[in-house]
Amino acid sequence: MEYFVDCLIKSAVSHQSGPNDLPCTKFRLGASVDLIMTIFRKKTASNAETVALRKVGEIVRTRLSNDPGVYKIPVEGLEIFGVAQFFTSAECTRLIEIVDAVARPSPTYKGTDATGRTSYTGDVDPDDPFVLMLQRRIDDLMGIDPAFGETIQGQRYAPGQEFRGHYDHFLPSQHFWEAEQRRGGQRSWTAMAYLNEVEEGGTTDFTRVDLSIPPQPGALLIWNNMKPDGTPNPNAMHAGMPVVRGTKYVLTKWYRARPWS
Ligand SMILES: O=C(O)CCC(=O)C(=O)O
Repeated sequence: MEYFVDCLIKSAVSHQSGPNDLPCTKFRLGASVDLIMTIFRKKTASNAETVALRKVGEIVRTRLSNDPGVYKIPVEGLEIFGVAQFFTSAECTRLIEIVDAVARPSPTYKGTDATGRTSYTGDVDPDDPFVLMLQRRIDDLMGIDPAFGETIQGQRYAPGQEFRGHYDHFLPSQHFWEAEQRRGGQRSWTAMAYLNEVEEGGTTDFTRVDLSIPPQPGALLIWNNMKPDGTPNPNAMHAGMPVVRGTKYVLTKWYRARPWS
């Protein structure tokens, strides 16, 4: 299913690649049951975190569902919304300039196991008043306390560049799980905006729910990485498909279960 947030045209597309699951932690046989339980306890979301994720899920779902400017994309098994022209073309142009000024090859670990991330990343200045204004607009739309949001991050993709299937949320098996627990914990919602038109390719594909979103300048996509019960949603797997012609720019903002630091 292909979705245009602007004009809400949908058509069938086929997905060539399957989901790209991340490896699980392997426990050494022979370790005592106590030790295994200790490791397991440490590496599982706490009940308080799950409750917080459930709550922020409800708050944002209710707010977006009652906003006439927000469109709920009708897919089973994933909460995902779109807002057409959330950013003006002047704002997109300025953001592209900001991203170009700071772009560097994307790190392989930026809160995800992004082994197939060949784009360029632009870590924007978190104190830039223009950036702060845009962030406030996203926070207001979502109804989330700004303290829970990471600073927005820009991405630039040249032809052939992509961000292979991944989750934005963290998995207990990942080596950075505990470090991220100390920096605000699990990611809840993602907000991602397309900043320009791409000649060919560069769709955002949610491979498990057969949803493909083509870049649409200024449009904002918002999805919940958790299920309504506050646990990770495997259907939130997504990929930035390779750009075929043109350059693609997006900005991404992630929210946490607790204030981010
Ligand atoms: O570029 C895209 O379409 C997806 C970007 C993405 O998945 C991310 O920044 O987490």
